[in-house]
Amino acid sequence: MQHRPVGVDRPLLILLRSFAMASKKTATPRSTTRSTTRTGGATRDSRGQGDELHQPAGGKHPPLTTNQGLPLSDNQNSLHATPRGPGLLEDFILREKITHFDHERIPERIVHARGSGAHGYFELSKSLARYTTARILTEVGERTPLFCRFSTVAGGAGSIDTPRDVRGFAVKFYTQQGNWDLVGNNIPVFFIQDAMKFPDVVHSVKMEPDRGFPQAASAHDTFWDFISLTPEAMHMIMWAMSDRAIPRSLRMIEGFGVHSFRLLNAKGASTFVKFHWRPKLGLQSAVWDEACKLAGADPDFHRRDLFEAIENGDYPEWELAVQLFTQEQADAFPFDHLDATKLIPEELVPLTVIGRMVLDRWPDNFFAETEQVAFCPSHVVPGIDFSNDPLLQGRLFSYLDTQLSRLGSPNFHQLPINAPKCPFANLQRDGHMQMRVPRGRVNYEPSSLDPQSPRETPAGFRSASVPADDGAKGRVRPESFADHYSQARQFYRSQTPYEQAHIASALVFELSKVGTAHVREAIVGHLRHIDSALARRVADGLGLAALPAAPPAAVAAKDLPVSPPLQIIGKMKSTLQGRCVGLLIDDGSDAGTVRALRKAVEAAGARVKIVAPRIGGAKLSDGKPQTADGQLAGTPSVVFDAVAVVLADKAGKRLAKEGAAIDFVRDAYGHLKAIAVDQGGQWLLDAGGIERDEGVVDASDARSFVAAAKGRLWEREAKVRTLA
Ligand code: HDD
Repeated sequence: MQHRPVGVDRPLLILLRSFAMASKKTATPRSTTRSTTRTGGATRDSRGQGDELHQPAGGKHPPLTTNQGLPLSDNQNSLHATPRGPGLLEDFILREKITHFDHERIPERIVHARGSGAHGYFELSKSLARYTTARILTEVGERTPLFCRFSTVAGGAGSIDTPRDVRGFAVKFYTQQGNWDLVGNNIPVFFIQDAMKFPDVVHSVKMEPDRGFPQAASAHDTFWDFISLTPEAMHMIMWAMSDRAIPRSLRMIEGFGVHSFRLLNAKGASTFVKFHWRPKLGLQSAVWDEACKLAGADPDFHRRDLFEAIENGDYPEWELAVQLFTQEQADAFPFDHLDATKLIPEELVPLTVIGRMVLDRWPDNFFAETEQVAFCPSHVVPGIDFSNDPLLQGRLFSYLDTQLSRLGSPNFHQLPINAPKCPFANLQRDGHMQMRVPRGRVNYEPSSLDPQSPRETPAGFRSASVPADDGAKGRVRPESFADHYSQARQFYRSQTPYEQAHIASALVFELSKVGTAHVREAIVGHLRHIDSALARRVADGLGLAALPAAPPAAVAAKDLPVSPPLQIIGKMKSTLQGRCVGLLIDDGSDAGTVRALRKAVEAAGARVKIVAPRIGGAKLSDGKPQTADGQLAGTPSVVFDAVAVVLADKAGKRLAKEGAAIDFVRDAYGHLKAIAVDQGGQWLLDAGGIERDEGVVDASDARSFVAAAKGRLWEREAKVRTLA
């Protein structure tokens, strides 16, 4: 927006005015026209010509008003004593606007600040009526509206989407019995066992307090120092160093409620439950180099991906599955299910799919919805209750407290995104930002004066009535929480060799950013308890002369059976559904090949985006123009799942001297993606030193390209990088 020039002199005003008139005739961009007209007017009554210019063709706009509803005649100029004189305190319109602007931000979340959300619904396919009275889990076919927010943990609200980090997976179900918040992560275990340690783990991973960096990264001294002194974190560390922490798309992550919860049936009998989200598109992760480059190419990669999928009607979907188990079963587990650093292998308690979540609507307003949504694990519905997991017990306090500070009022539940969609009523009153206007005299209970006042109901929430454990009060960690390494070993040993190499390499990468030698060594010491070969790989990668001593372990690691569902590769789907293929073209690209590739890719369920040296596109071999979706320099291959290069010979030769074009194929190759090239595209392969393999196919062979593009070419990896 242009401002009225200060001290503008008369000849210039005349010049600007005549420019405004001219630009009106020649349809100059609206903003220029508008402000020059106002400036040229240099009058306090700026209605008339300006208002016409404010109306886009065919628009009928409501009047612009203050927050009190006062219609405004001038939204361009503040009030001045004289045209060139001082501003006036009287200008309540300016003050209202600026004051509101000054208060536009609310405190960002301390963790999970960076997030993307969407509306959707949950549909139950299998009733759990035997176990629970929660209507959302008993009425097959019923759709419950919901809001889901994905997040990274460590970075601030404006940080990148693709750091190595845990992803938050929080769902607010607006059920007919009140809101149920399932506030989970994409990893089924957590770093710590007791909420007492949460501020410590978070402080350690956030940017270091003296220097203010690194942002959104765990690869620094304080995090690994804390971890090296917290052996209970080692299981979660295995997950965090796996490719689970660098998802390719939020549509392709799993979600976990982490803790054991309880389901309660009408008779009051309770069953333990763990909740799992499983993506319809299968799991898919980036490779580390790709995740790093994505951070530069598109810091909003995940948010944009989610937005575009929903805009295109390609609605992301997850299955909701449960693990149900009794107290007797839990007593027989070789671990304590109340310990959030442990998971229940699917082989021990299988998953039962009970419904699906579909995200089908992007929020209308990021702040009002994604930023103001307030999740609390304490938000449950009748028929769902908590377990004694000491991490969960701490969370039941923390989130309400955080919302009071972030949203500034005990009435945060009245914001549209947080308000239940079922009727709700109680005798709580007043407070900052009270939106409701309660009627009558009765704001207490019991009462006899108002037959309409809300009352307890037998269908209301009840806590499970279960006998307490024996034992004395105290600040203690149960003995049953003491085994820190067995499940870490089980996780590592359940991975494919590719995934094991990624875990080892991630550890080397992270620890190489740790300046303190004894911290690096201490971590390798812990790894010895998990897997001695892993410890050796990481020690070699760090260049340690000798293997550091392992710290004493409270409980020696046991060999648990491997569990393939813990893999990512095993859970990838061979599909192009929901993926995106980049097609690099330039003038003269063969129109038939472009058409055939597009057809084949779209038939396989993926989208095609055209990349060209100029955003205006290119003229294909048939003389027809083809517009581009991205300009080459700003649309590298990292943003695609596979790429095709269709170039006329001349264009191929020219682009073979262009860094962005060479990187386009070299990165796709390095990130283990399928590449299709024609003869012109071959110039880029040659310039990038790329040898053909089964993932590099002829552009004329669309079928082979689609087949190769359905997965990553793991066998190629040893050729392109040294892994630990
Ligand atoms: Fe937490 C946010 C998930 C442990 C305290 N947490 C937050 C969010 C997710 C999780 C997904 C973001 C919700 C959103 O999108 O707004 N947190 C977890 C999981 C945990 C966990 C899966 C362990 C199993 N958290 C945890 C503990 C505490 C907290 C132990 C404190 C005792 N978490 C918070 C918080 C946040 C939060 C500080 C920050 C913003 C917010 O709550 O609304 O209260």
